[in-house]
Amino acid sequence: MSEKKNPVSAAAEKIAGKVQDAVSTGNEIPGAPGPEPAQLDEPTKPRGPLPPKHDQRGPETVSPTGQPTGAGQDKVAQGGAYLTTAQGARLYDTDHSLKAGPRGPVLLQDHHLREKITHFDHERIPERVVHARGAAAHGVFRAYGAAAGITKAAFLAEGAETPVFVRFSTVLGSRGSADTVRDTRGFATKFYTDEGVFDLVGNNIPVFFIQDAIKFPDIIHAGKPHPDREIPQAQSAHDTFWDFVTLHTEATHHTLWNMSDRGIPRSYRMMEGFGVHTFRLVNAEGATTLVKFHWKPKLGVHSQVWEEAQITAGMDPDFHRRDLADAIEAGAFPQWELGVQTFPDTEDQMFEGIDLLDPTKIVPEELAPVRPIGLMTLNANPSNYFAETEQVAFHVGHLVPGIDVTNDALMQGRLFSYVDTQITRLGGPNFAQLPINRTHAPVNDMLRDGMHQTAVHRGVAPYRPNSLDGGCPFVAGADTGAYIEVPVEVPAARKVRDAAASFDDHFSQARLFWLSMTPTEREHITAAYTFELGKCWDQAVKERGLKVLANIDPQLCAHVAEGLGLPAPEATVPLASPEPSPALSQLGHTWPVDGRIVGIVTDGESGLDAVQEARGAVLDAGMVPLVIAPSGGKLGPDSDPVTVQRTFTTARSIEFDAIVVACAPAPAPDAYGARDAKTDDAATATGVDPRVLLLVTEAFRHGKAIGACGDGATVLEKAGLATDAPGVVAGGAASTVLDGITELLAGHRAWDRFTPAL
Ligand code: HDE
Repeated sequence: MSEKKNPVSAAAEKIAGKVQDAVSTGNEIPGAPGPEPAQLDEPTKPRGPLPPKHDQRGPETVSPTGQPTGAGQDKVAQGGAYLTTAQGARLYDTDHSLKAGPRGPVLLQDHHLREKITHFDHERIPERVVHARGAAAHGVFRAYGAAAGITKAAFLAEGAETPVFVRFSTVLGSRGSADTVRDTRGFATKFYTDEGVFDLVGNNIPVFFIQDAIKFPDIIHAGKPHPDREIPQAQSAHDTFWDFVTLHTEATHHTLWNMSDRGIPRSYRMMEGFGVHTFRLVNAEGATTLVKFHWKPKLGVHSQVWEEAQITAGMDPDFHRRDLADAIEAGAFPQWELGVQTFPDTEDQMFEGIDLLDPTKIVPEELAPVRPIGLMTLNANPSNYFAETEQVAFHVGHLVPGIDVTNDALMQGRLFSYVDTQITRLGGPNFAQLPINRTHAPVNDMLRDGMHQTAVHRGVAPYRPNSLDGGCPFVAGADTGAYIEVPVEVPAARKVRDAAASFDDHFSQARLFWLSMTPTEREHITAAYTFELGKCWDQAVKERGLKVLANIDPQLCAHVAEGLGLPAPEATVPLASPEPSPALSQLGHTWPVDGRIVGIVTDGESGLDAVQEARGAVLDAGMVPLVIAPSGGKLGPDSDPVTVQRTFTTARSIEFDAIVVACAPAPAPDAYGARDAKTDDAATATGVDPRVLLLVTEAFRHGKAIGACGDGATVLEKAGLATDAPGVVAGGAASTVLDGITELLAGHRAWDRFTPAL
């Protein structure tokens, strides 16, 4: 339809097409539970399992030893039209136990009852000790070839396409915790390369709390709920976390990132990813380069605001999981560019005075630019959460020729931890044979037996040397694709429990991060520290927190101290004067708006033309329109109906990136306190439904774009919002309003609505 003023990516048209398709097939609300609409009465005619939903895919069907089976994905799913036992015997009843008469005791011989209940009793496995809460997707990685000169890894050669599976996660919470808590996010990618699996197990924050793996249990025990009451869940705002990070000051830099907007992402699709450690790449000639890996999201890096994140945790604890799945379902495939910062592999492993083996340090992009080396597109949702997202097992030691590790003591400990943890979590040493973990490269190992062995190995000599199996398997050499560790020199040294002196600087890069933030971002950081330390019970912990802040920045310290009602201490170290790194700020650019959610408010009667027009404009921009009305159903004429996707009762502002009010809805019949506590008498007296007023005031507080057409401006007026406030587009035709909204969404939020004091 109309010309776009903002940059909408080329993908948007494709997405718009897919969303339009969904709309025309009646699938207008994202998140359809089944591949086809259910019928009202219980079906009675036997038929085979339904096909998978269009957006879903399972792991590729390779054998436990990495060989293509040629079997379609349906061949590893349920088959046949009739219910069977696990052995395939058909059943005639699964609703009643076998009893001695209809009122008699249950018989021990009921094998179906016992199989069903026993299996159910064992359905759960231990959740991950960290990163328990996650969501994942399948995709493809296409290499640009830009890294071909520095690594021989075949999947990084120009044009190589590699299937991937990516799992995003929070760190601290249990498997059922909320998505939008303040935390670091995991960003783990499994590349199924022809040379074996490569796992890049990273985070959305480029530094870590600790410099040595031996401290990992300490930081995690401190961050997890208190061991006596097991509260709080998935939070860092509590005494043990702050007790530890204020005593163990090497955590200062990472903690500051957590307190920044990076700790509360808007979407997994809008996060950067970082390998954190320095890796060593080696090319075909044996030359080495040190690198840091970065994932750059095409949609930019965006966050919620804290109040929004908290409301979301209650209204939709699955917010990030749903967002990822809905976007992929709608065809808004998220994309990231993989990039590397490269450094000469010098003996001291330093770059511009920064210790490359210290994972609490970054190298600013202004000093070492990120060179893009490939593009990842996530294009399918998993077809079974447990089989794929829960059972996927990442490991920092899953490496391919051309990529090697460094002496980073944090990385070294991880090389031990990841296999070890899977043995408990996945019940034995054969977790690599689970379908999602199977490599796509042929496996010829000498590992045998163990719990849940699913390969059927042949031969009699799983040992070397042997002659009985003809000497097989043979070892490879560099020319036949062997993974050969780079023979780096290990300098003669004494055995010590110690770290390099350069690891003692805990504050200069935290200060670098603070100085690189815009005033708006600094306000958010200040509020986060004030909230988190304010939730601590122990006075000493709060005071110690302020001492740490004084070593980052006096202004930050003073504002947090004011909020806590405590005096601001002086710095105990000289404050560094680093050059700010603008690349660290999230704000100030424009990005594609693919898959953004726009809520369109109507009273269900007036302004339906505007609703239709607004919907069309949202779809044209590659975004998702959700119509919000007093009650569910269809609006308008039968020939061209509008489906209501949210009602005043079910809608809450956190779900929408922007809201367009197409008219001024009068209080609906259910707008009274006894029915819906979101209503109140004073708001009802304005003549506008109180839920709509709440919707726009919350959206306003959270910096969201708000549009009004027709008499929608009345809603803003009754809500006490200025129609000329930044980020508000009031008046004009719906399509014009939507042009304004789309432009605003390209910048994510109307931050200029609020004046920062910092
Ligand atoms: Fe992990 N980490 N980690 N970690 N980590 C695990 O492995 C560990 C660290 C990260 O979606 C565990 O399979 C140690 C840094 C992600 O399945 C466990 C240390 C970074 C995930 C483990 C670290 C990460 C994990 C738990 C200190 C960013 C989720 C379950 C040396 C670069 C992967 C599992 C998924 C998971 C150990 C530090 C990222 C226990 C000992 C630094 C994204 O093995």
